[in-house]
Amino acid sequence: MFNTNSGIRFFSLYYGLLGNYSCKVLMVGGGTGGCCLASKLTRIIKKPQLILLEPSPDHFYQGWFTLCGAGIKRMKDTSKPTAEVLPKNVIWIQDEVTEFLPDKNAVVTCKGDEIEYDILVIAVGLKLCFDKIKGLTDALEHYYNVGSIYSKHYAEKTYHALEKFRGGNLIFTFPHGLIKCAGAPLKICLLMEDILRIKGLRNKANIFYNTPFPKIFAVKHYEGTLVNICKKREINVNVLTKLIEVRPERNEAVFTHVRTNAPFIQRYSILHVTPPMQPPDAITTCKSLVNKFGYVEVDKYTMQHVRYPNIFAFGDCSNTPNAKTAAACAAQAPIVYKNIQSVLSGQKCKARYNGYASCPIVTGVGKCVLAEFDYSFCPLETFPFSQNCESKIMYFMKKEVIPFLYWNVMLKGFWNGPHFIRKLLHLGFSD
Ligand code: UQ1
Repeated sequence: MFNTNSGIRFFSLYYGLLGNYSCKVLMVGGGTGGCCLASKLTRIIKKPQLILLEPSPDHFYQGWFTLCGAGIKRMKDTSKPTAEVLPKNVIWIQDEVTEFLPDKNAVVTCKGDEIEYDILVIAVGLKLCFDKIKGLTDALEHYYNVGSIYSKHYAEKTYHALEKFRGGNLIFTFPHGLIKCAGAPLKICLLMEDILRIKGLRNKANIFYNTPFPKIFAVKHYEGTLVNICKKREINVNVLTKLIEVRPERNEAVFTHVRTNAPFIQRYSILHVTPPMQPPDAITTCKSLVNKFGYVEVDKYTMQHVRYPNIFAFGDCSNTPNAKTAAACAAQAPIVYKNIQSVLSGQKCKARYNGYASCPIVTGVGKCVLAEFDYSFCPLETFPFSQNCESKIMYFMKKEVIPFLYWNVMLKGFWNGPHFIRKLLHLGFSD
């Protein structure tokens, strides 16, 4: 099944101007997952057999976007050039896939190259679909008081709107469907509420958190804490409420009730929107790769494709039912790395991912609840005490320690999540 004609591969690679390449492992996506796995793969696969496709000249640490939305960090400090963060021993082609041809073991790129592979790894993340909500793109582009921490273009706008705030409604929305970092919409709400308190403007604001789901957090262990925080701080949580339209010229947001479909309008002084998300079009249009929602269909334990044993996917674009965070990527990357080695040596995939994800839920300036859980949404906590309380130390970790780990350890392929720290702190009594 695999193309093993490496003579031709070398030839075509070095004569790449012909538009055809071929390699042992092709990685599509150089974000968190792609970069971290590429660093690991360079230990066993040498140039030119490892190719990575990534169109973006810059790599962003999205974990800081929430803090940019609250004016605590600056967007310019969240990125580094892709060339600097990718390992030196990978061939980086600055291009993106327009068509996956899994039956031919090949992809076609935007610039028209065709690249053949023995093994393909897909880690392309999710695209932000602002255009799925009527009026939203116009509002984000042209009105100061509508922002979104999910986008590098609109995150800081959220804070600039807060600086101009003198009174009225602040509305925070959550979309229908799967999103990355599902804690972030609540984090920005709690941060902005706290900043208004610090500025002495809290009594001028009505704050609404509108979500289409019946709860504000899926993991019971943390949900109670978060519900109590919202109650104590007088944040109005409207469950089963879905944003369908923004009318920026009138400062109106139109919602529907998820069960009854009844529409209602709320006026806002500031609107923070979390857009719907989906994998990029090249993925969703390749029907043999995806499930019915457009996510790459892999085994949730091995991350191996359910129909193509030489394809793996991980990170936000896969259909695995974990919370989509960088911490999940960190835990998945070593699994994919080991299972690629098994496939290369003709063996079955043995390494299994347990669904670990973590989400540092910033609950205010200097406060954070570090949520960590697995596939069953049971807590899988690093520290030997219950983490469902607000903590200053966890805030410092979120703001400074984890970003340091991200750039200096994780992207270099040496951070597989806090599993070993957990084992150590639990004296070996934890999985
Ligand atoms: C983590 O491992 C990770 O990946 C680098 C994150 O993403 C940026 C996180 O936010 C968190 C919380 C972890 C878990 C790390 C520890 C030390 C508990």
